[in-house]
Amino acid sequence: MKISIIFGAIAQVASAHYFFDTNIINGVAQTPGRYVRTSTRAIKYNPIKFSSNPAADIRDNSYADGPDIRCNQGAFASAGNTQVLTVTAGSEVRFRLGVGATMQHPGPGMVYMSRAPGDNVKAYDGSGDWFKIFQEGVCNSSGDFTTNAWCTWDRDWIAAKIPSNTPNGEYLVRVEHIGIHRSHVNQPEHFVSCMQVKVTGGGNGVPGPLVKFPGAYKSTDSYANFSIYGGHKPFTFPGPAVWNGSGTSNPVTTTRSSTTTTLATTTRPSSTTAASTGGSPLYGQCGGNGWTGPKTCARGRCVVSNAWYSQCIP
Ligand SMILES: *[C@@H]1O[C@H](CO)[C@@H](O)[C@H](O)[C@H]1NC(C)=O
Ligand SMILES: *[C@@H]1O[C@H](CO)[C@@H](O)[C@H](O)[C@H]1NC(C)=O
Ligand SMILES: *[C@@H]1O[C@H](CO)[C@@H](O)[C@H](O)[C@H]1NC(C)=O
Ligand SMILES: [Cu+2]
Repeated sequence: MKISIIFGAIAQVASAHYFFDTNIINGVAQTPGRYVRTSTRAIKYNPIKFSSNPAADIRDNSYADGPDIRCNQGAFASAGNTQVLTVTAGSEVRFRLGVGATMQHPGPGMVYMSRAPGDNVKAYDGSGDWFKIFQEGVCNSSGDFTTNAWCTWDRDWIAAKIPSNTPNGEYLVRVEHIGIHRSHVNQPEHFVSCMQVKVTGGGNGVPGPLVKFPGAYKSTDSYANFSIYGGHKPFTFPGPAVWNGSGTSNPVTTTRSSTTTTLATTTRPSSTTAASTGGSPLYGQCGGNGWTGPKTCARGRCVVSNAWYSQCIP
């Protein structure tokens, strides 16, 4: 779908940037850097952008198509001094932003995991295989698509449950928020950090689809060429599908395919009416572990995508 843009109407969405430097355990924010690796960026809150972006827009020489997209610039240097958080499979990990910032950029939140070779996460640089355990896009179909329609808008945390079938071992858990307010000029902004965890009480699942960082994202992906202006429209998450927790993984050949989940639909009068009758709108979420919203669909039927996500499909 071709979206025409009235350039005069475009304003840079809130300029405040942010970085995840800690996590919350049972409601208590930990000391920054305790379980989350610390980056060595000159300016910690700077985003990571594609190397194809104009040089003046690249920050601290970090690239979304380079190794800094794993856990942020220089983060591996702090691995040995970062503690390993023991997490029971099925329970939550919750990242938090530093210095009181909130995510005032529109865009998706995602969480990935990668098992450390030899289950020694303090020695792992994140160059292995990653799988996605969580993603969230639009939560409020009547919200402003340039701001508060997005689940993460103005929040200071992103949380995900470690799938209960995750094999025991040591992992990097990677949080990511992507600001897509400049994706219409091919300049998405990536904010990433990694936590070091040891999973216990897990299962014998085979996580997948698997991807590498760099490699999982390309500047030609649709999320990087997307306009938040002109109202609600479907958004395709970058990276692989969320692991469904099962014992079978997708063949390697499918790992590049994007999740085509669409969380937002065009605003129209009927969706307002539909929302007031209770169910989720077309393409809205209607179930999944941890979901506290509507369990029915105002339009379409509720189809299970995975343990964490069900969606209203026509
Ligand atoms: C959704 O967005 C509308 C419009 O901005 C707002 O009035 C409403 O409070 C929002 N709902 C939630 C649950 O945030
Ligand atoms: C963005 O998408 C349009 C088509 O919608 C295409 O013509 C253009 O080449 C794309 N730009 C990039 C950088 O991929
Ligand atoms: C989980 O994903 C695998 C691989 O895509 C698929 O074969 C399996 O049927 C899925 N299981 C469930 C419960 O959805
Ligand atoms: Cu920005």
